[in-house]
Amino acid sequence: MTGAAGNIGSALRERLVARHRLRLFDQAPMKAAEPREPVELVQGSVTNLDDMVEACRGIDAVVHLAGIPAEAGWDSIKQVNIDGTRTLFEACRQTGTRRVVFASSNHAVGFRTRKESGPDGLSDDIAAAPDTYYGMSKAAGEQLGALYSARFGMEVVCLRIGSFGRVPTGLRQLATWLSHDDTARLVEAAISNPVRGLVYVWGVSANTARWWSTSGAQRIGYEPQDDAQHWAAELIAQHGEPDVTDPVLHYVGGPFTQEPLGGE
Ligand code: 15L
Repeated sequence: MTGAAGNIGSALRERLVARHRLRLFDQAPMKAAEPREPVELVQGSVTNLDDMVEACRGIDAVVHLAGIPAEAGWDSIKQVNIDGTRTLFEACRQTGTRRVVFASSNHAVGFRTRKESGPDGLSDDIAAAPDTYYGMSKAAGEQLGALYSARFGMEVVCLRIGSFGRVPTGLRQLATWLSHDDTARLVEAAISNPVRGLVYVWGVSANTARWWSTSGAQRIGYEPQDDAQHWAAELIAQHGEPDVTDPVLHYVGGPFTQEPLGGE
């Protein structure tokens, strides 16, 4: 797991460690949670191919979380998110690692709208429409997955993650929230169940207000159990009734579609 010391990495580590032997990779130093925690800790950079090749040797699957998680300047996005993801796929090719679970984001398709939804909601594999350099880097990562899958037969699961968090915050997250436990269910399905080629899956909980399809989830056997609706009354009392013509609720990418490009 790359980016293992981050927020998603930490939530996954706690939940997956009982069922898997984890190799945790991050640029930041990490410690074992307790002396007998069955994890291997590796410090390195995702942009260094030698580090990545060493980190990938002998593993069954990579969960690639490392990256800048929000809008930033082009040079850093390009280096960490795009070059880092290319390096990861190349290390997997060199080491024969078959499965890559790529933490993509809803922002790869942030300018898609509610109007584009079909009867099952907005398609998991709808074509890229990034809302930021960050979203563009996630779309680029997905396309690197497509390239390595087509050329080398890798199994690639692109998770278009909504809003990862302990509880939903704000009206948008009534639809886009992904709970910590559902994140573990999602990644467990993505690493363990049969997959052919490249698959896109929305990373969201079983939210009543969800408008993104469940087809990708069904395809990989991901069964979310949490629902942001539980917090609806509280959030509506704080923010008022949702108005779906508001760009923050109309576009997949919500507030990112309204922020300055490059985060300036
Ligand atoms: C993301 O991809 C970001 O990493 C996170 O900070 C949130 O903004 C999330 O998307 C979201 O759309 O809520």
